[in-house]
Amino acid sequence: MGWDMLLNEAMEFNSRFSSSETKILVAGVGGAGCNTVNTLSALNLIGVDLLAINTDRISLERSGANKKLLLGKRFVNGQSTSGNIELGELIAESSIQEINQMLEGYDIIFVLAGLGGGSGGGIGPVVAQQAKRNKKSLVVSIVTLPFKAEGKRKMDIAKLSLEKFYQNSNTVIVLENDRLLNIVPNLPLEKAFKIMDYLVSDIIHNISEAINKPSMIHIDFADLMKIMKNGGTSTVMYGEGEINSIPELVSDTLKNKFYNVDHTTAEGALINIVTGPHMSLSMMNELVERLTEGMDEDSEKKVGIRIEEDLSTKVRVTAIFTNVKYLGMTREVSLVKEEAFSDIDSVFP
Ligand SMILES: Nc1nc2c(ncn2[C@@H]2O[C@H](COP(=O)(O)OP(=O)(O)OP(=O)(O)O)[C@@H](O)[C@H]2O)c(=O)[nH]1
Ligand SMILES: [Mg+2]
Repeated sequence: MGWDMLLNEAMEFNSRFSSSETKILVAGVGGAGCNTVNTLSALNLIGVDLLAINTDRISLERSGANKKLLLGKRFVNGQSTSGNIELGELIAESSIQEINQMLEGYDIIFVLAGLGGGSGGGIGPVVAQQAKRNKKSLVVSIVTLPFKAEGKRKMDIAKLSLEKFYQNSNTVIVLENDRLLNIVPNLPLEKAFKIMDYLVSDIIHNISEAINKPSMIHIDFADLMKIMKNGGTSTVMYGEGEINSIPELVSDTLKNKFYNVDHTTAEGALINIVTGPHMSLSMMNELVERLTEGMDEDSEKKVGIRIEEDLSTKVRVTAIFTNVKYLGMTREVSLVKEEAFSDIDSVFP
């Protein structure tokens, strides 16, 4: 005999109290940011508005976002900035009012950009800055660093932009594209970008559902604020496995890091678990304990669980670690990059 009836009733009871929706805006800026927003648009997330911002008219026309903002018409006439972050910044500064109008009334604003370009890298930090003017909203920027194979210039531009994102966001989640070379080597570039788009979408999907959908373990806006208000340098790790093999799942997840950090130095961890209906509380406990082993006792830990019946005994975990110590750029992958991305010149001439 189980507790099915009691649990069902408890869930329904809970849902009556979680009706006050947290309003979330995802602002994708530049080509990469807008592509991630397109990926998100297919998920139809509750309480999430999607905004695409770009100087590139064609990219916006293709976008599935419900809000769009074309900037810099008189500077670049609907084209890209060709990697000019100063121009991106100038364009944003000259459109402050239009940007602000788009940002009104949200509790959480995610700013997404692929660093290395002039639109995402130049306009993105200004969007974050304007979003942060409203002290009540939480500004989480999620940015990718370019593949080293894209060239030193792009990486230099990316580092400048990253600094500006830090200055203007509560938390910056950094994902290094080169890390994909460890996890899925020899993948064509476009597919690699798609994986990054999905990973970023997954972070937002998990957070928005943990907040706005009644679920077994719920994260509220105050919890999120606590972890991310001063989240500094953060990153994410992703793993998948079986509920009966938690140790393997955890060791895989900790290997799949997207930024070279020591996660045990993190001051906060936001762990999102998506699984079928069979995971027990003790399994969940083991998963969280193992993932956060070595972290300070005083660190903040929050867990959200979403049940997807189809997953059965499979588990997917996305762990965001905040205020982590950065250990330096990835080195070990630079040796294989040339081979894996032999088609790179055709994409980045
Ligand atoms: N995740 C993801 N990253 C991408 C994609 N396209 C490009 N990137 C990465 O994002 C970086 C910036 O490229 P874009 O987003 O195209 O540049 P932009 O922000 O539009 O800036 P400009 O085109 O220079 O005005 C690149 O160096 C790539 O590393 C994509 O579709 N998805
Ligand atoms: Mg562009």
